[in-house]
Amino acid sequence: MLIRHRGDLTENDVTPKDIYLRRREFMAGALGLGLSLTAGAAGAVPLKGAPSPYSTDEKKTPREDVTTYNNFYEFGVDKDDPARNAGRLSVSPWRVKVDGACAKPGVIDLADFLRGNALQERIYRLRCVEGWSMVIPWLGVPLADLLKKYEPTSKARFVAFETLYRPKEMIGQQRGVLDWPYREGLRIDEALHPLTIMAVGLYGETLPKQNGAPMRLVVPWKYGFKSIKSVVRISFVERQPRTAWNDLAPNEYGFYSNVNPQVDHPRWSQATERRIGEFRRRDTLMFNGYGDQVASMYRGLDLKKYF
Ligand SMILES: Nc1nc2c(c(=O)[nH]1)N[C@H]1C(S)=C(S)[C@@H](COP(=O)(O)O)O[C@H]1N2
Ligand SMILES: [Mo]
Repeated sequence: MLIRHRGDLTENDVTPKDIYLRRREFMAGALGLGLSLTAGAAGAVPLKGAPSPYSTDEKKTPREDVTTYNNFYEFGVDKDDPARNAGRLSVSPWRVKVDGACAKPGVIDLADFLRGNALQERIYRLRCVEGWSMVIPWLGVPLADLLKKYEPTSKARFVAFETLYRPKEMIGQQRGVLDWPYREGLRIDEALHPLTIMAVGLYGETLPKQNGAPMRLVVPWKYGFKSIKSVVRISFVERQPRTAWNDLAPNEYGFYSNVNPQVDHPRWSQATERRIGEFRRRDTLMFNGYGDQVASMYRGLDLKKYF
């Protein structure tokens, strides 16, 4: 095994824990304790976001858990695989193609995007379809603000999203666990809903790679798999788009995937959940607790059929 000097460390060698510790060094340095921080050495850049009335005031899940207990199958199927394997992903430069039924198709350059948009901090619950949940302080912009610039036409009834396909860096893609690239989709009203955000950071910094750097969707009233990571393409489409999990097991994962304690997964109940860091299970709330804001979009829809 190769032993390297501290100075030889590359970005890929720096784990989320290092980032965390370096932030503490920085704070200690600011207090005059003489410790240093090489800004950006870990690839994390501080980001500020204005507080949002859409945030929950529940206790946040510790950063350590948010960044080490992940689902990101492009880097492996175990919860600790993404934090271990995502380091080799190169996220700069990063461009997102926006196409389909819109008057002004174009390309989002991430650096321009970060310069040109005021970020908000949104503290949201995230409920995974597997039965666990977290509370995460995201930094991002309403997806509606981003999409409107491309002037979707009346044919844009849905929005389709795609994750990067780069098997050399995303080693999980070397196996056919899913039909890569990972795909997701929303109805246009869901995409434009004020709760839906495109996130570029969490806990006051750019997104760790295991959380979907540099840009990922967050749709807090739906199961976590709708919140697609490392997005490279956004398409306005007329028909309901294919989605990765629905393709794989349509009887288990529907297109809507609204959090619903009354509609069980065929292999387990969805009535309760375990908040990461807690012992006792909690009752799962309809629409993950966001029903006041989103239920009206589904009036008249049979949620057992359109799960
Ligand atoms: N591209 C891609 N996006 C993805 C996934 C994935 O495997 N690949 N996993 C999903 C699932 S199942 C969940 S629960 C959330 C987890 O987000 P987090 O790791 O930031 O908490 O990401 C979602 N987005
Ligand atoms: Mo999930």
